[in-house]
Amino acid sequence: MKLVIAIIHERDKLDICDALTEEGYQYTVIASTGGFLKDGKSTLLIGVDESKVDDVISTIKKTASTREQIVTQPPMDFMAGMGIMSPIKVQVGGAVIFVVNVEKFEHA
Ligand code: 2BA
Repeated sequence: MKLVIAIIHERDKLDICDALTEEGYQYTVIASTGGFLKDGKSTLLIGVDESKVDDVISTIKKTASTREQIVTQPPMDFMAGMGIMSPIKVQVGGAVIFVVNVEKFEHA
């Protein structure tokens, strides 16, 4: 068994969750915050058989849209020491996905 950990943008949550539910996957949603932009993210924990991992990833990719965002007030810790406050362009949306081995799974 594998655990797919997907970090997605809050705005994509409903669409991705609907798509996963339609495909019959079980998952848990954890409210999260991006470390850089400090905006709303959701972290999905999806436990699946190894043979389903690629399908889960393609379901997420189909639904998670990527877009660019101008950050006019970058987080202070990022800008510390740089002496400038110019807007920067970052890519948001899409999904950051980790796949890890599950040593043991029990549904007690
Ligand atoms: P954030 O940390 O809020 O980052 C949002 C987006 O800002 C990133 O998108 C990236 O395009 C940009 N960004 C992040 N750090 C940057 C920096 N130091 N300089 C310039 N631009 C920067 P993604 O790479 O798609 O990441 C989306 C979210 O996924 C991240 O939100 C974070 O919550 C998570 N994430 C990404 N890589 C991760 C990792 N290696 N481990 C854990 N979480 C990760």
